[in-house]
Amino acid sequence: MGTSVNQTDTGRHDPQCLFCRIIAGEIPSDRVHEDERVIAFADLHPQAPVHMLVVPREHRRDVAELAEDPELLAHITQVAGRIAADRADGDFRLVFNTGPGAGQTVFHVHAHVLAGGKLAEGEL
Ligand code: DGP
Repeated sequence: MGTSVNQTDTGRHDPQCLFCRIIAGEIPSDRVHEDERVIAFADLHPQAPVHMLVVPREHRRDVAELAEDPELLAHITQVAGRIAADRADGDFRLVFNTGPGAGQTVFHVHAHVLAGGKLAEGEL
């Protein structure tokens, strides 16, 4: 038996995952916040004047998995609020696309923080 660990199975880090690679610094991003549990960076395709992604460092697939850690989920909402207060007027929309049918394309959970002006209702 080898000693290697399949990190995907631990649910903490997936070397194939785009956001794990951004967190590891292998892919550049425009970071606006980082702490022990999450990082936040600008979305590549902004859909509002302020459009940031708040991403837990641990690899979790979606918000349903994230709900197993309510403190982390609460922390993400607090970071989102701080971003909206620092970079806009404090109002913001928080979106977790969950599953392909809902538009999730990166399967490392992330909160879209949209702020900075009157946001249109509708799809993200
Ligand atoms: P979703 O469709 O909800 O899974 O959102 C994924 C978001 O990730 C999408 O709005 C675009 C963004 N995105 C994809 N690739 C990159 C990247 O390499 N860098 C950054 N900063 N954002 C990315």
